[in-house]
Amino acid sequence: MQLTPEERQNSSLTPERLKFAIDQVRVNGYVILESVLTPDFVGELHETFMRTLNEYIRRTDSNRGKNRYQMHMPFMEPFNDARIITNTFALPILDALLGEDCVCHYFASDTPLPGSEHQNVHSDIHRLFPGMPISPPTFAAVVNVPLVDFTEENGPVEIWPGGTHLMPEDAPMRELTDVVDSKLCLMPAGSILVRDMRMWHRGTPNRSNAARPNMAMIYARYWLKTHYPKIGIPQDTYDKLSDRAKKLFRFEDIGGELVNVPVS
Ligand SMILES: O=C(O)CCC(=O)C(=O)O
Repeated sequence: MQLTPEERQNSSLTPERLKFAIDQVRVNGYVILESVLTPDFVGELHETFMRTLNEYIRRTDSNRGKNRYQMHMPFMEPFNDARIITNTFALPILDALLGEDCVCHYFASDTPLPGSEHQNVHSDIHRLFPGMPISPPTFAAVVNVPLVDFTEENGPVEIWPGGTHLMPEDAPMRELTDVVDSKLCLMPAGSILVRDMRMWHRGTPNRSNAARPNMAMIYARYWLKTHYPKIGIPQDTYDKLSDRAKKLFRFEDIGGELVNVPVS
């Protein structure tokens, strides 16, 4: 969805368009809000991110396939800016899907470097009711923020919308994804992709000559338990958050250490 000038002015979607965005996630598994963040802010995020990632790469092997890095982000500026963690366009969508008592329990990133390859198609979460033919409504959503334009060349995320988030029982992912239509998430830097965490997807090869960083956060029903390490949030950082952000991060490691702090 492209934001209208009025929506940019008000920093929010109109009620009808908010419902339309929510319905897209419910029915199609995802929605893209294009160019939400300003180029200045994206530039600041990108610069700090690349310093953080380059330092990380020096001490870590590829951990998501060849030339591809998952990296937890330090819970600090500019990454934890209100425009990211309590974004006024995305948060009402998440509230409607996950409840206003939802949490954010994953604060990380995915970056294919030049020379990366196709990942296996996967879902980011197990079924809630294994062995039972039940598709509950959305209980967790990944929020991606591309820090560069995603193009056909630089390894955009590929998704299988329209039903895979409903995780049909025993559906053969490998065979189905050969014949079911997929979509490359081509979007400008600073867009926001909200996708049901169950939706089938994969990283694709980066054939450009630059890294393709993608911030990745997970928002969920407050009761969801996952294996991710808690987000380290220093006490003074937590104390300065808005009430809403405090609520989102209330189950994380408050008083804990930052990870992957960039060197200046
Ligand atoms: O390329 C991306 O940003 C997504 C990668 C991904 O899905 C993963 O590493 O699990």
